[in-house]
Amino acid sequence: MVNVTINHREISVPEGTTIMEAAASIHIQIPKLCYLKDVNEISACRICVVEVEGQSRLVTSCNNVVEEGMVIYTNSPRVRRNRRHTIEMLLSQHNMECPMCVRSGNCSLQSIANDLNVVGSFYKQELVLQEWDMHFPLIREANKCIKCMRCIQICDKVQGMNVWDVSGTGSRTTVGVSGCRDITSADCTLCGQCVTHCPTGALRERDDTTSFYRALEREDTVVVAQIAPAVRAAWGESLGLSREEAAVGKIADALRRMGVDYVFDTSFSADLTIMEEAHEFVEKFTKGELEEDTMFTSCCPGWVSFMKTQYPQMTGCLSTAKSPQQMFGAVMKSAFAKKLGIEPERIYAVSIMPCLAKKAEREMTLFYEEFAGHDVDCVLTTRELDRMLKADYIDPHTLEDVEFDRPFGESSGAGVIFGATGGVMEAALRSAYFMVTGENPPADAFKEIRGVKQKGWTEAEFDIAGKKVSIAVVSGLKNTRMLMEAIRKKKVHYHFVEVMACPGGCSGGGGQPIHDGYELAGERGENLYFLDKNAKIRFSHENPDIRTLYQEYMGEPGGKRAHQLLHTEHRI
Ligand code: HC1
Ligand code: SF4
Repeated sequence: MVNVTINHREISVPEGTTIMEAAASIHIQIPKLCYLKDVNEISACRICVVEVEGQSRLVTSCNNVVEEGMVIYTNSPRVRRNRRHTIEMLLSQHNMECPMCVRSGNCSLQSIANDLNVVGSFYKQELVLQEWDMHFPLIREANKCIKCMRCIQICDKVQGMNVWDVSGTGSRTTVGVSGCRDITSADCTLCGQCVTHCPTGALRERDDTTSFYRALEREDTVVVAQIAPAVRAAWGESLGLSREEAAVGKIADALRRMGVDYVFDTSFSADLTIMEEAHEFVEKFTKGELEEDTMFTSCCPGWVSFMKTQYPQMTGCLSTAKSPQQMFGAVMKSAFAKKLGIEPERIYAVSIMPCLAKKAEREMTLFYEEFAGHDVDCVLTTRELDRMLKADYIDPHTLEDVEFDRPFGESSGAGVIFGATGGVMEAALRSAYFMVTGENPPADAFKEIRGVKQKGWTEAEFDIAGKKVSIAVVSGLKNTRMLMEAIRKKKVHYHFVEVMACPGGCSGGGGQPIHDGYELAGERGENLYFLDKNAKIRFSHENPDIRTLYQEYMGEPGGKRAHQLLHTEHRI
């Protein structure tokens, strides 16, 4: 143990503890902008400086460890002056259009400037300008960047994509796309992890709310909305609702109050995806096609994009099943349009997703009979949903937990756990087991594959009708690359692999509410497993609305119509 004094209080902490951690252990908070544990500990922002007796220079507390006998001050006059000076310097290069920024009220620069009582800057404004393609789903505004380097580190160390790098020199130093590339040719997967780890509004999603509002205005348009599994675990966080209060039915109520005609649950089409994907898996597995090869899940568009750019030769190993988002849109513009007796063109399908990559996935074309449009017309993130609620002055505490619309309103717990890492695999195995044996396994038979793993992947082997099925589950793209290399080099072999681009799966998606410095994917995922545990239906194949859809419209899983509407060759 090491004995130190912080702000006149003597404490003992384990060797190797940073000054910031030592202070936090006695509830002394030190402000920080760039620090992210294990990811960015480079003291770039210098907001976390403290004074150490006997040292002439202030030291950064995030990456300096305590030493025996250290006497530390976290709020001495020198520290105060220095921090204010640093903030004023940062503001001198910062676009100050705070009222028009998506991160206003959720920006670490704004809150620290406020905390430090910085009411004006004496430095001349000098803004960096950078061209950006505003049609791309990920937007970067250089003049809001504080050069904390978090985006560079997250994209490199956690996602292994190396999209960002430092660019420019001197006071014009900023962050840009590496290798002087354009963002559209940088292989960005749109996982959005750089966005959720940005402390300011320098990175954000493209705002698509205007398209949605316009659709609501058109009298001949029927607006149908779907809500993704992981949205229910996070949407209430920035609206002051507890996990228990933030029931998914309240989102349905909010969307109806905005003017949406029909509201459905993407978990319904997650059940539909399972019917198609599990059927595809069972067919390939029983024909012996997976003795050498592997089948990969295909519902995460960040992962599909990664596969296409990094391992194009393996794209054929992806399941051909469309994602639940796309399947839902396809059902809306076929079976539902028919039920309503209207042309598919009159339907405007909007999705509420925890994801930026879904904004790109929706560009997939639906070719069906005469109709050639899109399955989905607009994708809004959980954050955009929350902003729309605020814009309409809908008090979240007045929302009611209402039912989804019929006839596609029912979903199983298996469809809900899609939003957590391992959930798609678990749901698929529950139904694959039934398709092979004719009996349900215990609902929790495959639960050992649950949970967020920081490094590497999870593997397991299950017995289905006397045959061993080996599977792997991975989230985060750096982990994914390790797994893909092991598969490519034949060091491992799995019959079936689930991949989610974001650490923890969609629960930790790039479109979810941002809590600077906190990773909530695990907690949100547990919430989804809790909902599954308490669901009245736990198997996708037992969803009565799915059964009716097959009986009345879709035919058989893997059949002709299902293929035309619910599968893709992953061309775009
Ligand atoms: Fe996901 Fe999926 S689970 S990809 O993470 O397969 O975004 O939630 O909607 O489509 O269902 C996201 C979540 C989501 C799809 C489903
Ligand atoms: Fe990297 Fe993901 Fe950000 Fe793209 S969205 S730059 S892949 S972290």
